[in-house]
Amino acid sequence: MSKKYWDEKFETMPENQMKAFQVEKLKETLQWVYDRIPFYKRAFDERKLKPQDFQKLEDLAKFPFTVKTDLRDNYPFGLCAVPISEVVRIHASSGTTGKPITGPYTQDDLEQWTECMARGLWAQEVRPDSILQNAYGMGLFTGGLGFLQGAMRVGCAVVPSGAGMTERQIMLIQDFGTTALCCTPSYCLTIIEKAENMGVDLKASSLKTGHFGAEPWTVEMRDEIERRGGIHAYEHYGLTELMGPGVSFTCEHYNIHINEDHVYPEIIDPDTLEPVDLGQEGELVFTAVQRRAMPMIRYRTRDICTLRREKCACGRTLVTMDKILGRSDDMMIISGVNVFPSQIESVLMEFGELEPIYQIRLGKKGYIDSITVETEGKPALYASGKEKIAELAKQISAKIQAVIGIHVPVSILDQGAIERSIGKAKRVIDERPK
Ligand code: DLL
Repeated sequence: MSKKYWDEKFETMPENQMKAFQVEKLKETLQWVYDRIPFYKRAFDERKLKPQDFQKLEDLAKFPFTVKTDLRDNYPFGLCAVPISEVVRIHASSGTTGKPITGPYTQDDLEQWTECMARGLWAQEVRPDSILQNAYGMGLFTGGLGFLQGAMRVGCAVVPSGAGMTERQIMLIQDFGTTALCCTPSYCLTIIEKAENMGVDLKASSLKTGHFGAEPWTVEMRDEIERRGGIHAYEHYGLTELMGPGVSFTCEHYNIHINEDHVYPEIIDPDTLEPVDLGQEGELVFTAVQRRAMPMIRYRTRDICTLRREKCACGRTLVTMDKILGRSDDMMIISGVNVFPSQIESVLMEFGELEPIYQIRLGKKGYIDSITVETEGKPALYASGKEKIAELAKQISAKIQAVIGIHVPVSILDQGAIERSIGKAKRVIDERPK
């Protein structure tokens, strides 16, 4: 019988032991960054803090945050604690504006990352006899190589198909007998839609599991992928600054467990910057527990989330996080109401006539911000005539108003009008003059 956990010791460690482990490792990490990274020495000194002021987990709240601009200001290696001779890999985030965020790894960092990925994939039914098609972007993006390493550690057959060339992805699934598909959820939907158009029924294929992440997606979107793809849709979460994917993963009960022996999570109120309790929503902050090349201290992710410590039926004791509601950068303020794209996505997904594809267009009419939601229908909708389409658009708009409290016009565009995603879907198009 195959083992239940990849790393039983850490995955099922009692909370008090895990806390003791984190304290010991974090003491070392705080000393490590203080001694080796001038940015952290300065930041600690300014607050009259020494690494020794950290003796218990609550003490971490005294230490300063690290934010994205700190990484930009110290680009490319200003926050690196080791000489380049000890760095064996450098990843970078895509970064839509300006310079990217760098993610250097020592050999040991790479090893830790690989183990975190193997843990997640193992929890998600990947086994040595699996055939895993890795359709995350291969390259600077941490998705492709992160999944490759974890899957190789598990010992399954990896097909590094990379992102894009969707017809070929479908051919590989069919010809190779792929059992596990790794990509962004939006790209999975692109693959599903293309397969349907090609007359290929993925539900009848060898595909059993999906390992999705790198972008926010709602439970409703997950249900749609499971239904149309005939797979169990698992999730991974992570960011370049902390290691890439591998920060957390879902178990069979859809709970997202954080690898807290590697990343110590906190939730803060983004306005007061004070820590908030378990079960309360706020901004996710992570501290690297044992990385060595570029350990982040209290890194503000901008991801809005809730942490929970509830008994999970899978037996893992690792703390769980809710699905990410969205990035605070993506939060829109419309007529004074805070709205995340995921809230609009949840409403759209209730309408079976629609393809799970949408974008939110922000503009300005005079001094007033305007917003439109654009989506597409399934083929049957277009056959039902223009009036039906217009009627449906009104219904959706009314439902959005009922849920988020503001009027948002909805346009159902022609089939194929919205660009299909092969990586992270762009949900918000901001056309407001800067
Ligand atoms: O997206 C790492 C990754 C690759 C995660 C593959 C999972 C799978 P970055 O490009 O640095 O790294 O982007 C990190 O993506 O702060 C979140 O805003 C978002 N994100 C990542 N995973 C999820 C997820 C990778 N499961 C940023 N749900 C993060 C929601 C996610 N958002």
